[in-house]
Amino acid sequence: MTLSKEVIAQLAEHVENAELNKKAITKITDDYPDMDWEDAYAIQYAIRKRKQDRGTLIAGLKMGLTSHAKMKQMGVETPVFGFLTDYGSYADGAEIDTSNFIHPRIEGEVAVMTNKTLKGPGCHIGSVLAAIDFVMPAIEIIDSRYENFRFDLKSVIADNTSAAGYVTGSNMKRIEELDLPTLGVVLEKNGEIVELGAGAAVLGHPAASVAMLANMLAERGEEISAGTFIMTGGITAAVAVEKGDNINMRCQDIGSVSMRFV
Ligand code: 0L1
Ligand code: MG
Repeated sequence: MTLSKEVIAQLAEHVENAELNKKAITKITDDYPDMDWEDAYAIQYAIRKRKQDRGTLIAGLKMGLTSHAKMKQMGVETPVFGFLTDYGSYADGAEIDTSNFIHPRIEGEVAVMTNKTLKGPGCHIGSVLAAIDFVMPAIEIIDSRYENFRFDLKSVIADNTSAAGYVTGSNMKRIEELDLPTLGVVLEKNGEIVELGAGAAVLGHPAASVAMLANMLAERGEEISAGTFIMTGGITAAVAVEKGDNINMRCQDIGSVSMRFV
């Protein structure tokens, strides 16, 4: 850790204010080039605490930067994790107020709900498959608080991995009914196909992403409790959206999820 408690608190306030005021900031490593991974997650956790202290509920966890395409798109090399808030949750078919965001993008994903505790180190895909209660199609809304989505890995971790919202489909399937790596996803914007993908884009298997999450949390002495909702990571690249856009994602075997930005 290179930053003092005071600086962590100041940076948490600074980054969270960018979210709350919908005003982009420059990446924080410009001013703190020596900050390390621990500092970055400490800022993210301080933001999480600020929200919880104001009554926000943590609705789940997310993995980000889980595909090689996405890592290349963003010029970074490692997956990251963040948290999901109660106020970021939207139902299938929701009308979403675009003014809630700075420059939103969407990513096609699958989400899972666990029914057993997952604990690393050494958490593997087998433990995860045995702990997934059900799978749902979901779209993540990301909205980097940094100008033009220009950041490095430490800045984006501090910014809760750009998490801004998530829309869950109305269908769920048991894990044993699905083959997640070959599960196909078609993402449409205003009736046109803009992205295609398969579950294998997420670290080879979305369950591998959950195992990685358990192992990353273990480094902090944490675990994934039973009953945790997890966005496993982008199957598609991120697509920019604006007011007036209609989005629909068709997900093989688990139905669709849609939303309209108003
Ligand atoms: O969920 C994601 O993969 C996004 C991680 C953060 C990077 C970005 O803002 O695109
Ligand atoms: Mg995502």
